[in-house]
Amino acid sequence: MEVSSGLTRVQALAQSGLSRVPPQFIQFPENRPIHQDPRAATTSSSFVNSDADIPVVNLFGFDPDQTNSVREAIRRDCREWGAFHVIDHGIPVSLLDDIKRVGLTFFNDCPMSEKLRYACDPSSAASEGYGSRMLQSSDQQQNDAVQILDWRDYFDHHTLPLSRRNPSSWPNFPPDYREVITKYSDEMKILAQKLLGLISESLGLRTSCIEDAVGDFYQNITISYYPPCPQPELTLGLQSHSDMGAITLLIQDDVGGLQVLKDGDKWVTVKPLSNAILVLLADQTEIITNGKYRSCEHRAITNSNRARLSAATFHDPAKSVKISPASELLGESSPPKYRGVVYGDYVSSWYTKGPEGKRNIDALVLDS
Ligand SMILES: O=C(O)CCC(=O)C(=O)O
Repeated sequence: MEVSSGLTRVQALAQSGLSRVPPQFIQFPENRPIHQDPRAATTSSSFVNSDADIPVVNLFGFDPDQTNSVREAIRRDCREWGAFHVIDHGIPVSLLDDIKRVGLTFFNDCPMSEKLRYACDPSSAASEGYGSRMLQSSDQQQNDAVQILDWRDYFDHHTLPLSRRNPSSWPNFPPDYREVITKYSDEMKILAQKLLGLISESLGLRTSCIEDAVGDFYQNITISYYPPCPQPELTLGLQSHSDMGAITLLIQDDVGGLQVLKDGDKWVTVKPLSNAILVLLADQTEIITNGKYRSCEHRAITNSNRARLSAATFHDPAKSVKISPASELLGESSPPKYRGVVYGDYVSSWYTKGPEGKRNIDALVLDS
């Protein structure tokens, strides 16, 4: 197994029956998850766990009679959390079940030799396919000796615009895999458009304001698979980050492990809610709304008993689009808080420096 090259398939490592994780997976103490066990007392983390629950917004199937109260709930949850579950969202439950089923079948039932036929190019950021990514900080990149790996394998699909969508580069096992991803992509796009409309309106903006700023969606669907981990107290499934684009729609199975950072210092576990979809505001929405709504920092923790699966659908601008605070939100008493940025430059910097929480978006904040 190629642990040192960063190409380890975490699932294969977990199945090899090891009782301790290889050193490359051990997080610095301040980044380790806070487990309620005596060793936690020795961590230098300044974070705490919180029992709070992520809010739930009932979209009432987008019934126009409910729009005012839905907008109000969205406004509150965007301000307080940057994340919320939505229910009665109009996506068929069978489709939510299907995407989890096809993802799980690929990870659990495909032989490794078949999975590797879809291996993504590890030297190119965000390339499509089957991967086990390593997210590095710049200090770590300069020092190849220190590389911290995520306890996660994934499959990334490029789904929109249609010119990027090539189902023949996705698995065809189970046989409906490609059809399910295609349907899911189309449905998520519609939901993302409707949500960005409500989010714009919740700030008193035109319905299409955020969508117009983002332009045609570049959409990726990433199915993440987190195998059981023998030392969950030392590892992360996915290190803390906020998403780069505009809006992420995420579903997870019933295992649990996603955490969002509340008020900068409390990790809140997102309890799985059947048939709900989690909305995560991403960095470009923070810029467009001039910081009225902040992107949500999140991470995935691991556990020693059960593998966990999630499907995240990212909606991003094209790389050539310049993102700036919406002019409607600016005035003498509300100057721009962020420097405008060409999205492609933002992505390059994210991949060069690594996420480390929200440091990439924080670098665009203007002095007040
Ligand atoms: O697995 C999860 O719940 C989180 C996934 C995620 O944050 C990502 O893919 O960026």
